[in-house]
Parts: sequence; structure tokens; C-alpha cells
Amino acid sequence: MMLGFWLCLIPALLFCLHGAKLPEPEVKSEVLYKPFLCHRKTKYGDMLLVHYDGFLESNGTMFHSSRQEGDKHPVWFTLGIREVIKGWDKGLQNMCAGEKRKLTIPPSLAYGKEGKGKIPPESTLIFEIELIEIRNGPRSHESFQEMDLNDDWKLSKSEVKEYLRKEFERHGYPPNDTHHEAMVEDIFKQEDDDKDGYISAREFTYQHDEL
Ligand SMILES: [Ca+2]
Ligand SMILES: [Ca+2]
Repeated sequence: MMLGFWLCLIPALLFCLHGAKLPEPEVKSEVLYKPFLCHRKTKYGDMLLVHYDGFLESNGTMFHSSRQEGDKHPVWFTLGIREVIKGWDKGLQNMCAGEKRKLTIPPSLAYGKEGKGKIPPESTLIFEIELIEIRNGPRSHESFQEMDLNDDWKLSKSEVKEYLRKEFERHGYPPNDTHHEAMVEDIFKQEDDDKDGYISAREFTYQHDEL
């Protein structure tokens, strides 16, 4: 009897879950080329260097190619922080350097109702993207570990200050104590969500916008 009860309940539960909101539009992702060796895969917060060609799905027109236009250099961006369209943030995860993907991106994850430049409103876009290089982004766990000098999984104000000092030095700026202290206060105001005086690993890598 109990089993019957649960079986009846399951479709109702599924209905509740799915009925609550419309399904999220998806990015269709096809792998065009996968390298034999893959040392690491992309994740949110990584910096990616890519070459890409973008086409309108409606008529196949190419609207941009990083190889043919501008300075013809590949472009850097950070994955998962909305620096690029949502469709890229979603469609370029778990990717190896050297890999090529074809993404089909619905308008809601691209330029939507407005369109942009050569892209008409409500356009589904097709991108062929080659990932050339992956680097640890400023929000990566690797960066966090580098800053967390005493390995207690939280950043104190002095650890953040030390990091700023080193970064300034590395970029050839003279260290400036008062300036660094003001920067640290600013950083903590924004990043220390629970106001305990430390930036935890979670606070550090947390994305404020849900993807
Ligand atoms: Ca620490
Ligand atoms: Ca905190």
C-alpha cells in the first residue's frame, strides 16, 4: 500500500517541479574537434583565449569572425561572469585547450529582443569556437590558495593587503600603504558578505548572478 502511495505521488511531484517555471532555454553544443591530450578543462572563473566565427542561424550569414576582422587576434574573456553572452558562459564549460565547438544559442541566451549591430532581434546564433588557451582567472581556487598564506581557507585583511602589495610590485608600481588599506576596506565591503572580517573561499568564488 505504501508503495502505491509513493508511486502516485511521484508524477504529482514532478509536475510541481516542472510546472513551477518554464524550462530554461538550452545551448546546443557539438564538439567539432577534441584534442587527444587534455590537461585541464574550463570552469567558471577561468580566463579563456578563443577564436570564433559567428553566424545567423536564419540565413547562415557570418556576422563576425575574430580571424578575419579587427586586429585578427583571438580574444580573452572570463568564463561565467557575464562578460560575454549567457550562451557562451553556458556552452564553453568543461572544454579542453585546442578543442573546437559549435554552439547553437537561442536569442534569450544571446542578444534577445533587441539584437545588436548586424544581429537582428530574436536571432538564434551559431558560433564555431576554438579554445586556444586557458588561464586561472582572478576568481579561481588557485588564486584563492595563492592569497591564503596560512591555509585556513579564509582571507584576512592582512593577506589581501599583502597580495595587493605583491601585485603592485609585479606590475611595476611603487607600494602605497594608505592606498592599499583603502582598497582592502573597499574589497571587504563588497566581498565579505557575512561581515565576519574574513573573505571565505565561498565568498571569494561566489557568483552573484545565477547562470
Ligand atoms: Ca588565511
Ligand atoms: Ca566572511
